[in-house]
Amino acid sequence: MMMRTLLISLLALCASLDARPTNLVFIMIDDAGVGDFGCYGGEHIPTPNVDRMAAEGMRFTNDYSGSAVCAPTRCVLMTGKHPGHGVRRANQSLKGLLPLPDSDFTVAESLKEAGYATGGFGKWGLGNPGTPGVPEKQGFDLFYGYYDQVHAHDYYPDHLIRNSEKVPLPGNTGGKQETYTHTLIAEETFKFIREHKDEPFFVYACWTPPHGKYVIPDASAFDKKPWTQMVKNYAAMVALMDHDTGRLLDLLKELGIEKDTLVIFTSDNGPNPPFVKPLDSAGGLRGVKRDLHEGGIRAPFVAWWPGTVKAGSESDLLCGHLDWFATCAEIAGSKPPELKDGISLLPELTGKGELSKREAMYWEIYEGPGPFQQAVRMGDWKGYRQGTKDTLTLFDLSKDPAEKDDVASEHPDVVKRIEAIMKREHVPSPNYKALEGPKRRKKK
Ligand SMILES: [Ca+2]
Repeated sequence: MMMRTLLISLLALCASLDARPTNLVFIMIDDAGVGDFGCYGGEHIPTPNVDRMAAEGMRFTNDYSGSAVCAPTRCVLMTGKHPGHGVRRANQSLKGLLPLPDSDFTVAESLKEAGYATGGFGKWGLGNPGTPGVPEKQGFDLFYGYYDQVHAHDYYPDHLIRNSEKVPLPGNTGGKQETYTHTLIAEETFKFIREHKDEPFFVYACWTPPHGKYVIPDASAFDKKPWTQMVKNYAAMVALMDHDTGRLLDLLKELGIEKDTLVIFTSDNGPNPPFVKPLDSAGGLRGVKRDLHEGGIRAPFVAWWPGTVKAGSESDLLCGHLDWFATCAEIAGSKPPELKDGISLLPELTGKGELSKREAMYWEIYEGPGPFQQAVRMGDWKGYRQGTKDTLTLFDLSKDPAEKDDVASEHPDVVKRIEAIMKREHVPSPNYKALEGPKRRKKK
């Protein structure tokens, strides 16, 4: 009996020594709202693959985007710093497009140091060729797609970029529209996974639909819907992202590495206004892209890791894109982010170990409904203001998820705590002007 126990322990030890490091795949599509997905209550666009991913994995119901627009979200994701600490706090700045500086340590650099192959596919937005912010100087072995965020508006450009080099797309010259870029970007994503199946890899699938120009080769699945062509195209773009997410999961299974791979599916910020009414893309929440109300920053977030993340599970943990770096660092045993703004989600994903305590999450942004917005989520409370001296508005999301009823005057203690968090977390940046802002509202 003793021998048998010893043998089993030895086998378990060998298995754990044998276990390969977990691959990390982060699929982040662009400008899709939380209400676009069936598993989040969406009723207009079929998303069977993301829904399947949730059924086989964990669906997060309190997950937030890094920011309410593209570039600062990507900055949060890469650096693990919230927007009151990061370099990129809006798409533009007082100094134009800001690249990530050399001094910023990224999740890709951390994973590369730990021996991961690192590939990014889609839209970068944190540094154009010739700047220190280019992905291949920020930890990526390969980045294929768009470096410039405005370039990424075009699905039929005459070139894409691979490690700062132009890749011509002759099918799109002289007004031709033969090569839809996402098709190439998806193929490159899958090719990278195949090529690196035998070593640990980090794949950042920052796919561009349904953002930018609303164009897609085939939207016929939605022909009969009572929507404008633009809304039909948008729906088809979301459906394509769902389809390709399914292809990615199937590829991992085909390669037999699905149990060694954590896949996240999310979106970078809330939806654009034209899709709120016909598709309920904001899921009934207040605000859209660029707004720090819930509709601008609440994100779909589904984690899939067969055999490790419990199938069909749900988490209401307050978390976000901010936590990806710390999560990866714990999984890979690699160097963590410079600042402790994020927490590792690994204990939540596995049900083992202890989560770090989180008092609140903080956002700031220098565009949108006001020139400067700040928001804090603390427990069920959501504080929001425009300008550092603006009156704080306060919402109890447990009763009022759509932020309709400002209860600030009834909870002066909570208001004080949230104002203190806003003051503490906002570290002024020479690249942005934090306006004091108007006193917009009269107290009730
Ligand atoms: Ca976006």
